[in-house]
Amino acid sequence: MKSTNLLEKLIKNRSYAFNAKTINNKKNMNKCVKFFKNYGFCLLDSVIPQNKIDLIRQEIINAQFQSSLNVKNIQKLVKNKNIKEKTLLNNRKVFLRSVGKEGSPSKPVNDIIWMPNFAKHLSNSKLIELVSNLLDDHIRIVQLHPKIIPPSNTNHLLNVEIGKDNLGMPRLYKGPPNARDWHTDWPHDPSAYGGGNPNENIGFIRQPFPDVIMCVVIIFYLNDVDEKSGGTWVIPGSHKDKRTPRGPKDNITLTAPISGEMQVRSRAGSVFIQDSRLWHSSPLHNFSNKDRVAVVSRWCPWWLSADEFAPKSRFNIVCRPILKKEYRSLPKNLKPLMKHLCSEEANTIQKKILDGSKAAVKRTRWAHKLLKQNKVDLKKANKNIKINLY
Ligand SMILES: O=C(O)CCC(=O)C(=O)O
Ligand SMILES: [Fe+2]
Repeated sequence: MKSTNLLEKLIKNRSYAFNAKTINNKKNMNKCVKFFKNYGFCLLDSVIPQNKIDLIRQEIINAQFQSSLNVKNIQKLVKNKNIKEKTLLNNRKVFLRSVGKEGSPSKPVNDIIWMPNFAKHLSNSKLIELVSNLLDDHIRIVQLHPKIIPPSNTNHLLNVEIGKDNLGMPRLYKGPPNARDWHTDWPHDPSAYGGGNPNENIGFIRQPFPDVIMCVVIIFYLNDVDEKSGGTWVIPGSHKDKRTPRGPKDNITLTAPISGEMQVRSRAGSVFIQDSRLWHSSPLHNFSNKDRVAVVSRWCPWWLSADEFAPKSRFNIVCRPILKKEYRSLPKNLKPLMKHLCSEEANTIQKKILDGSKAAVKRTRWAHKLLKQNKVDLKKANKNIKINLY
């Protein structure tokens, strides 16, 4: 089928959407994984039940308020360059948490503490199973924050610069309704949150990108989204392309529409799941009369270095920390995904990996034992093992 027809079908049938309630069936789960690997994204419907939406939507709006207020208050305090970390950590008016690394500044607390109702759905077992299938057996949530897009009004339609975003990136002009902001996400984001600043740059994967899923971006929508009300823009299949819209040598105009683009459509309570390599854009305009309320989260396998660098960054949103008591009050399913955020908890590799390693040790010992007992025909034993050269 021609790719324009395929795209039309995708849009019309919402064939990117799967249901959280039915992917407990292995066949449906495999279909969803296959779709994601081919297209670079999918949608999981009905993760948050309709009767919980209003409550959680309000919780996220409040969390956004608390979180920005906290950051503003911390910014005021640290204007005093001589202030000591200990004094900051003891200040009861702000929520600062140690990252547990000598010499690194404390950071604003992880936004999860302001989202207890949302947390129950962030830890949806089917969602976790799907992401584990995509990434690895031990996964971590390395970023989490609310994202609210207010309705566009006449001001937004003008070319108004809206300042710097909280990642230190210059915010683009919103531009006219058909403007875009194409990018791939960290670790495939060459801006690396810090550009040329060694104290803020968290690293990025060199191009051409290897064909490995390294980070899954999950956006929870707390209201219905479509072409009018802030559905995320995507270019299906672009995760397989070796270029990236922010790539200095890729010759892509990241603010302009690109053929093959489409906007996600979904009901409140659905979850958009995306490979970090997929070319996508925030909806710069929200033409409805309601805020688009969402939570953005980034999930990685245990082996991806998420917060090793940017040694002086206090305000980036990478691995924002939590205290032991905050960690302990998380829902059971969420604890393993957030343990790394709590420096007071010793983190260990998780059971599935331990089981795999145990089996590998057993197999190795068995092989050595047979060798010692002279029970292996070294000439014939691996006759069936073939490595193809291409
Ligand atoms: O707001 C959206 O729909 C997309 C957000 C996004 O691209 C991001 O946070 O990296
Ligand atoms: Fe993004």
